[in-house]
Amino acid sequence: MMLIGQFDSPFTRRVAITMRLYGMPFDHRPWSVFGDADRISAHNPLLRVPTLVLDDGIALVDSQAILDHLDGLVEPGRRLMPSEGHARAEAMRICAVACGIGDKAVALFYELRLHEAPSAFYVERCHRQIRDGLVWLEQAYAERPGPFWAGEALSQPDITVAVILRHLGEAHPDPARLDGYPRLAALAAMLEATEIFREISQPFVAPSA
Ligand SMILES: N[C@@H](CCC(=O)N[C@@H](CS)C(=O)NCC(=O)O)C(=O)O
Repeated sequence: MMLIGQFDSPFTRRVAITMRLYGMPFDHRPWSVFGDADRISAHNPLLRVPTLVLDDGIALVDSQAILDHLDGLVEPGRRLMPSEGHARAEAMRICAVACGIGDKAVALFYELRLHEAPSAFYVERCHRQIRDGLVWLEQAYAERPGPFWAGEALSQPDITVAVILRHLGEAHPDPARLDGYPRLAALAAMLEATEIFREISQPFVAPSA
């Protein structure tokens, strides 16, 4: 499989970390969404990463769809996302809120960087969505026991929250203010210290337009 995208993208990173945890080798193409747009468009009309090109040539887009496909390749007991029921619904909503924060962080970055005069209304709206999302996640995490979202074992919400926080802290130090979310920050720090997170890592650098 060929994974397109740089690891400064939290969405690409959650896929790569998951593949490494599943022991799935991949051919990494660290193409930039701006600098390598033509190469990416050959596989993804949206010019977005991550894009995962399967061995049969099908190119999957969107990290959640990619992870869903990868989960189907491992035995149920090894899946990082619960397969059904309440546990799946809970994990899906945590990942969706975390990824939503990531979406707003990316949108805010583009608003600030690509517009000569960013919309103050839109910028403030993004700040609010990011802040309220973090407050919500911090509270949801505080309400359940154990070091991980699912208790004692690592699962996809842990990975997703950690990569989103790292990206947010690097792309938007001000609106992120991660010291206001100590439990999430501690979870992220624990995971970022692990070998796989350190290996699949790239500091966020502003792309050139
Ligand atoms: N919902 C998507 C979001 C992916 C995304 O926003 N990727 C960014 C990089 S972090 C991107 O490709 N941006 C280029 C663009 O949208 O023009 C996912 O989960 O994969």
